Amino acid sequence: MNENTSKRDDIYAKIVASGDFVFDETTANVFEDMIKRSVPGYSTIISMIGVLAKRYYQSESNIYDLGCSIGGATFSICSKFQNEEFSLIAVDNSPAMIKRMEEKKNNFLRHGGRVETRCENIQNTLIKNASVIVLNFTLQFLPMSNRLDLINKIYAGMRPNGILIISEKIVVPDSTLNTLLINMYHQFKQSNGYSKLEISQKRAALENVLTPETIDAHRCRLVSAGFGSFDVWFQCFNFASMIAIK
Ligand code: GEK
Repeated sequence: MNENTSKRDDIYAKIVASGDFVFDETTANVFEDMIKRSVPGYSTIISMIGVLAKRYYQSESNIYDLGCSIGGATFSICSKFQNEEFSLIAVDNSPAMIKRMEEKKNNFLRHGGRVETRCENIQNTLIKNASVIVLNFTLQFLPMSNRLDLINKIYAGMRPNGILIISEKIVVPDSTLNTLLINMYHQFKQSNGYSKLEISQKRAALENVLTPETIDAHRCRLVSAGFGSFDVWFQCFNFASMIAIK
């Protein structure tokens, strides 16, 4: 991604009135800086999404990036295809995110690639003929009761041998270890320049918006949808990236 277009994330640097975190213009403007300083391993995950997409893409199929934000995963995928043909549908329901993605799109697209951006709720997205589907830190924002429906829809719209890459903030069942992982994560944020005030205000703002689950809950849901293979390929503290193959 272009390093110069994202401003520094200082949304929670001063005491703010309580309110839930939203993906608005203010967030979109600092998103690149925010996600890199807030998600351990983000750059590694983004880079490997490109590698996995290239490996699992089946000719004349579709790639979906669901909850694409400003296009981190999409543009990583684009960079792996060079001038080869591929078709990618990137979806986010935040107009501010999609606007920023549109502004960047032409810097990444080469001859052969087709990237369609859609501003819509991924729960309404028609999924068809997919060989690669990316849910990179998106499922965690859906109401719990809607998650299985989305995974079932993804499975149904996928070709055999297609891959789903799903990254999430997680909880671990042992409460002592869960607290330890959260503490380690907060130290990681402090080492990336976030103050204690910023960390605690952001945590409060995400409380009603982001619901993490255990790896086992993800495994059960994916297996019940029909996925044959599942495992975690990356974990750092309470953040994990998983793969499931149809
Ligand atoms: C990346 N994948 O950089 N429909 C569509 N979009 C949604 C929905 C929904 N129901 N709910 C949330 N979003 C990206 C990072 S960010 C993760 C993903 C984070 C969108 C929301 O607007 C936001 O852009 C994105 O999901 C989550 O690889 O901020 O922690």
